[in-house]
Amino acid sequence: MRVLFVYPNLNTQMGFNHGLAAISAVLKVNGHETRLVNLNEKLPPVPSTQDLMDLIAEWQPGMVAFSTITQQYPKALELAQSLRAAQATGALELPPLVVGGIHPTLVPGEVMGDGVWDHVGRGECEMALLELVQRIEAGESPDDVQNFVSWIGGVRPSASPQAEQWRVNPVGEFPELKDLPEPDYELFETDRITASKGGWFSLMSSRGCPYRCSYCLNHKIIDLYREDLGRGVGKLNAFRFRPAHLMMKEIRTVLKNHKGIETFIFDDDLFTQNVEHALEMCKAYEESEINIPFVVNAHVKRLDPRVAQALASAGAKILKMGIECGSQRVRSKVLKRHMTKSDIIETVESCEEYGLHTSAFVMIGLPTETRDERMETVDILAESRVGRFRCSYFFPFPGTDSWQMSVDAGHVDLEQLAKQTDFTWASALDFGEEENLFIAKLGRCFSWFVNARMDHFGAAPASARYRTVVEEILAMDRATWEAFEPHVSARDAELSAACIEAGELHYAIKYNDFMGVRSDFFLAEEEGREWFTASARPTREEVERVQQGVEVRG
Ligand code: B12
Ligand code: SF4
Repeated sequence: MRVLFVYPNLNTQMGFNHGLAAISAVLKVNGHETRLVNLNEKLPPVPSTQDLMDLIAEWQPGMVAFSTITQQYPKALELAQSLRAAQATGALELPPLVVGGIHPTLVPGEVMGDGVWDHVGRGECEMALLELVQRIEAGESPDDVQNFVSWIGGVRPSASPQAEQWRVNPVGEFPELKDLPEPDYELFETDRITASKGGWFSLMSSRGCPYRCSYCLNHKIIDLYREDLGRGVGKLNAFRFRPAHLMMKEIRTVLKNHKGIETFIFDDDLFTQNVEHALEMCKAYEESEINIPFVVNAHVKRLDPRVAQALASAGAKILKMGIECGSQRVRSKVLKRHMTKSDIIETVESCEEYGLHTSAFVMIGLPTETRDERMETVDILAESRVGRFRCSYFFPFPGTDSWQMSVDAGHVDLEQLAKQTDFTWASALDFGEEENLFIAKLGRCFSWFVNARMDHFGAAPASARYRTVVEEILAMDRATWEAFEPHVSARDAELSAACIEAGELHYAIKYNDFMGVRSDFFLAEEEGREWFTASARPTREEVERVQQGVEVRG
């Protein structure tokens, strides 16, 4: 069968969709054909609805299958509704419309209730979609395929769909990664994507995560599989790895087929969590003489020194970690992210000892978070002097525990949220006008706030410069701020240039509008020098002296 995938990836980061690459590979090795309509502004021209209809009419797929995370769902729905409207007038013959991915997995009933889809996939669907394709091709009943929510008897109601009309089929086992074929990266315009990501190429060597952070999909995935398979979490095989030799084979295929790859990024939830797998991967990578720097994700609770050492030796460039919030209360009670301030500081220190540049994710505007707690997030970065950080406005994904917390705390205006299409530039939660304005300023000028606080934890002459500008923006009313906001990047460049001239360590906005990068790192990169970190951080004794007021910085 011909399967046409649609990936409505607008107003968000660009990249592959690993889910589609995996599913497409399974379909292809089983004799099916696949194509992709990928909607992203960075891959112009963006196909229009008419282009999609023309392709369906011309290529005549046996299925049109959408993949969406939450932010992409409204566009997927809009496209599907247009296809149904054209079908209703007789202008277009449509095969079954299927949707899967994170959003349908989290809220399958809501998605089915939209009434446009024939089948809604939950969880990991490599084998399930293959079975659905085979059933449809063989003319067999497709309403009881594992993982899918499907209309009973295959009949989609013309109006007001009700839950009694669909069947929720339990999910099947998680696929073993060693049994899956190499991902079909050729489904995408891989070279264009790589070029527009500055030579970064994303890989995955594992799936799953043992933690249960309230804002992430993992706890919901575990609950879903535990309920459907009727087994405890330890027997679900949720946290899986692709053997290192298969990963190296995959990397060689990628390098053979594509030019311009300068950095590999392992997008595994937590590359370093399983020590054995991480060590095997590093060893194989080093022995394969791939010689391309790579980037991984780690949890600050778990970075075994052997893994840090092996990563450094194999050529890891950046180690990314979720710090998320500086407040212990918010981390443990709201985010369910159980780690202490010392875990964070020690992991950053340990990485830098091994020469690994650290990158932290933080979020602001969390449910029930106070202004003081937001400032604790600024402080943990100012104190740890992490290599770089990415600040995001928190977004509560429907179906997660943090969604319910946000609703219970009265921060969610459902009408407003339904209209929001861009989650990068504004918070989706409502904390009242005064705090909303503060959050907007903090998020956009995060590195200025961090720079301004650095001298509370050790020598940092740049702090005085940034304190002035932070005071300036804090005094702005909404209209003045909105007029100033488009000039933030230019002002940041001026401030950074002055610091560089004066030889002052600081963070500057680099690579994207919400990333603060430490100057010793980006200067070394710009000058093509080896980067060395030891001098960037105050010693613990120095932090203690400054904290006790023995030394006054300014
Ligand atoms: C890798 C990754 C990225 C990468 C690549 C993203 C990509 N599109 O592939 C990068 C770094 C670019 C990225 C960016 C972002 N990400 Co991200 N990312 C992930 C991560 C860690 C892994 C995703 C993955 O590849 N999994 C492995 C594949 C095999 O699984 P899968 O994609 O789920 O696909 C399976 C099923 O969903 C299903 N399926 C998928 N498509 C289809 C289609 C059909 C028809 C069917 C039947 C089934 C089906 O079958 C697939 C195979 O098993 C997840 C967390 C996670 N553990 O899933 C977050 C996650 C997807 N990201 C998330 C977010 C929020 C983002 C950003 C918005 C962050 C930001 N503020 O910028 C951006 C958006 C970028 C984008 N356009 O997707 C959220 C999404 C939450 C939600 N409810 O929507 C997640 C779930 C993390 C979280 N917070 O819980 N991300
Ligand atoms: S550690 Fe990361 S991947 Fe794991 S549950 Fe928490 S947020 Fe999700």
